[in-house]
Amino acid sequence: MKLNRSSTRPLLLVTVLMILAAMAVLVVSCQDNAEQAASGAQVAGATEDINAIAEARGLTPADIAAAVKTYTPSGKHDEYYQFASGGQSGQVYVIGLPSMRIIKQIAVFTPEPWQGFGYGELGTMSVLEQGGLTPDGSPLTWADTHHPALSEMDGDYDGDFLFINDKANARVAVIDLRDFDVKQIVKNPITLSDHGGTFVTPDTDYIVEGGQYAMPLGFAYSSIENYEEDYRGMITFWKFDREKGRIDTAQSFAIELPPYWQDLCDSGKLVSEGWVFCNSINTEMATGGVELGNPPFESGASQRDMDYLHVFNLEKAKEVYAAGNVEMINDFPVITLETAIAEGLLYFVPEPKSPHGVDVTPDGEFMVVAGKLDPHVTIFGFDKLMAAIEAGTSETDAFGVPVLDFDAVMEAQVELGLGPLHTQYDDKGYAYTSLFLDSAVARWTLGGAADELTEEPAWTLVQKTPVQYNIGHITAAEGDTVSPDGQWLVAMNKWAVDRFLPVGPLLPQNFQLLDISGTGTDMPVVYDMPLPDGEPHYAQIIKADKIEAWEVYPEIGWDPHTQAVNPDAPLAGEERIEREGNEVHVYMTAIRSHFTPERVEIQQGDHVVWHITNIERALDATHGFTIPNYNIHVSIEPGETVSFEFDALQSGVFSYYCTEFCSALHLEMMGYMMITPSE
Ligand code: CUK
Ligand code: CUA
Repeated sequence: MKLNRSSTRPLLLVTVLMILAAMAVLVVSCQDNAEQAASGAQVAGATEDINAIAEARGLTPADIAAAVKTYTPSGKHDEYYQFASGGQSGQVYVIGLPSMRIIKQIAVFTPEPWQGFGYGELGTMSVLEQGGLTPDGSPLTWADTHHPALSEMDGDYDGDFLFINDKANARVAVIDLRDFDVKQIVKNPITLSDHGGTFVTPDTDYIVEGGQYAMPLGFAYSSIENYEEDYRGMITFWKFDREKGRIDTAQSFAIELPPYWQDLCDSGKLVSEGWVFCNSINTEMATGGVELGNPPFESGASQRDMDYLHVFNLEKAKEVYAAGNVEMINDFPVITLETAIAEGLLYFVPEPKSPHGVDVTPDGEFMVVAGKLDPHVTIFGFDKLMAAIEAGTSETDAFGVPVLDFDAVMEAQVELGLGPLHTQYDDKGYAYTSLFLDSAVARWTLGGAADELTEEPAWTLVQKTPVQYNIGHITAAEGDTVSPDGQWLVAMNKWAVDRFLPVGPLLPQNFQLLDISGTGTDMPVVYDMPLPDGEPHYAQIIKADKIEAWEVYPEIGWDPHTQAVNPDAPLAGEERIEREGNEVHVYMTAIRSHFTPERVEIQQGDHVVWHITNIERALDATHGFTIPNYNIHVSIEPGETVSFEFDALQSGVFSYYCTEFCSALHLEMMGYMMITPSE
């Protein structure tokens, strides 16, 4: 049955017509302009001949179409937000689509001076400190961010929260999308590296954090000779408290896993809701030691034809956790591997070969696994999986985990090309898979209910669009939800090579925008965007109207770290300096163009606690504040109160000032802190 056989054709036609119409408008308008110019009524910059410009710049009709599709005039907003991991920068990028303009960087795991994140402001310092300390007691200040995940309701992005993992230190951060500000970092209490995170369950009850490199759980030491006995993998289910906007660590738990390297995960949805899927590599349990004559990791971990897709019954795991059937490791509840097997909440399915992504289809019926060293994607059917679990199996892995029969669970394999990594979906029944070695995006047809939406036969490769170069993830508009939008797909390329002006040996990443609104082979690259920061890995794209960001903080005296008014917030007319022994409290307000008070006198050796409220209500009337030599810098957005503290160790005269060019008299927005010497 091909219910929607003809629906995509008119869409294509409409798109082509729209582009032609847009080009016609350009031509007409330049004729008008020529007439205006001839009549002397010149409008600056609008008189040029579009065709002449295109010719002079060597632009093809396809280039002009791409420009028309993506160009977003000054003042017009984009249709989508893309939230991209900032990779080794430890931050998140916010990018508008289709213009590909960077709108914001959100400081997450790494100090960021403009936002005053990690430069003295107490709220941000405590977020960093929650995120774990180095052995010498200072906060961790870098992260290897991989996978951002938007919060969901009924399997659709709801625009409320964003989560992201840090692979390097096994951490998860929570960002509130009312103010695009990080609120919480949790550090995994039992392991040191994660990769299968963050992924949310369809109502964001849980945030999934799967581990990566096996180690003794709980940070104990054990010789690598004891790898199989003492090293373990894990998956952690962080309970999310939507009301508080925080992970509830007291309601969270982990499951102990064999010492394979668990890789990417995804949550089931609709029919498969309540299940979670993670793939794995190194089921060989290679332990390296090339210097001792052992096979190096990359070959030792690639011996077997099959690794194991991990299938978790999360509903059952929740019951086991609630019944207290756990072991505490570092005060954190862990369902042991033995219990997981006995309670039937963990199954393995063989998956070929050094798999990378596992991506559940929008209808929840299939799990698509891409094998890095296999030219196919392998599609497993959820129905078949349930039937195989029901039927039972006598096969187990070396640790006693039941292994289901590959042929019984496999639905289809589609040959796509070299190095398949990650899969996304659209509204037309297509799947898209990145091909790392081919440097291409493959479009292919899904089976099942989605089969009815495309004209092509199910499970068939339709198109491969080359990208430049070495693609990792792809992300499609609303592409991880139960109802993807189609329209746009971003190829997140790890190598830019020759795409941009040379900048020395360290090159930017390259995001390429693909227009996937067409069908069949119509899937052009329409924009290249260099990202001058860490390797982003993954991103998610959400319809812009789903995000309800505050314009200014709701009330004056707002503390973004509690999302409530700070009872100690200095207010207009109540500015003061209070002393108690050698502790000094400064209550300051900021408004264009002055701080009150403008003179602060303290004594060397005082402990100073300083609060500033920005009492502005005007959109974008942000002030910054710095004290030289004390490494303090804060950003105070309209309505916000910030606090910081320091010991006045150095005497002298310190000019504090506003660091945002907020008004004509911004340079005058300053004051003197005078620290009298202690003798
Ligand atoms: S991984 Cu980087 S390309 Cu961390 Cu999601 Cu696949
Ligand atoms: Cu306030 Cu410049």
